Amino acid sequence: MALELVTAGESHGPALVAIVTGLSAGLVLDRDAVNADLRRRQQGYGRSPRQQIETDEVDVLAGLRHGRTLGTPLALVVANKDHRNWAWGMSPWPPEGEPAGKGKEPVTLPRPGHADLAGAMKYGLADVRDALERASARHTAVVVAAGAVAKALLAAIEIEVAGAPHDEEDLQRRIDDARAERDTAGGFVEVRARGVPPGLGSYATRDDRLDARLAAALMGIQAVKGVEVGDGFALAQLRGSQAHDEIVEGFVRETNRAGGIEAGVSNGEEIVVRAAMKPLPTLMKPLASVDLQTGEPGEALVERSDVAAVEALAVVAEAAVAFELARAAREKFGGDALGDFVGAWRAYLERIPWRRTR
Ligand code: EPS
Repeated sequence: MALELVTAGESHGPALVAIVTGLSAGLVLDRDAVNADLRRRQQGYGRSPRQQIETDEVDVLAGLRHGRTLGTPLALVVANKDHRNWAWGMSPWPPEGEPAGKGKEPVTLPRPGHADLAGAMKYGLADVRDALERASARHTAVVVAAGAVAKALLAAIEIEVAGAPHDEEDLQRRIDDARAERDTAGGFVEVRARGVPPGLGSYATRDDRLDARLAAALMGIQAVKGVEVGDGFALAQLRGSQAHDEIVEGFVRETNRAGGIEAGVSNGEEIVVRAAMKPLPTLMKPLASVDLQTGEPGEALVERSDVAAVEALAVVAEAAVAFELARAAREKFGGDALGDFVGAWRAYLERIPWRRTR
């Protein structure tokens, strides 16, 4: 069975939910490790005061017994503590009593760059909140929880995945400047995966290609507008003799411009992918908008938001890449039971002339 992730949850609803299917049975999960990743995601420069309300922790409702996966769907939950302030406004059922707390008034001034306008038109919404709550990057908490599970599976076959902001020495200054001007900032993140053997993904069909899958996983994260694999865009301006990674004795490479993927297949070098994040669309000094109800010009919705979330994106991107690599590894090595998965990986390493170098 394929490793798959389905999520649900609104930013100020009761909770975020993830269901992971296709996990091998017998994988030991460490609650502290999952919670540590959730904490990492909440940190970082430029986050909103919302992070002082939330202290994200994972709960497991199904698929785990005494800390070991059962090979059945794993149900993960991260509660939204802030929901108590939105109990009327975000009540899943028709709310009882007088309107109280946050979210009482409909939002009708869509923010440029957010899901507001497209969502209102697509789904026929009178209150933009019905779109923005799901589109919110709050959702990424549960992606990180699922990613932590994927990292545990990858660790069994000695693959490590790590994300970090990229080329952002001036990130704090850019965030400070943006905040001072009641504006927002974006940036770049990079994810590296070590120990990935050759042969994950395939050139056989578009959907098999590991680079396409990683790009889709990264573009699936809120605010990501660009992705590159290895030297990516820079390769377009090089000659072939400068762009490719020569094969030397031992079937290894001395350079890694391809970012560990050739023809949609991992080649045994470190996998390197980068994502570009746009500045967040909720500005304290709002951009022009038009009221959906009246058609009159106005200013876009202003609500509590982050100034930047680049460091958080690094953690989320790490989780998304880990999940996709785990999916590709399960396809390659099978393994209803964890021992079968690891056994198939070992047998494969015996067959191929790859020796891990990076
Ligand atoms: C978000 C807006 C802010 C962020 C939120 C994403 O939420 P609020 O409006 O409640 O302050 O803090 O991110 C998180 C809560 C989180 O955990 O990452 C948005 O509009 O996308």
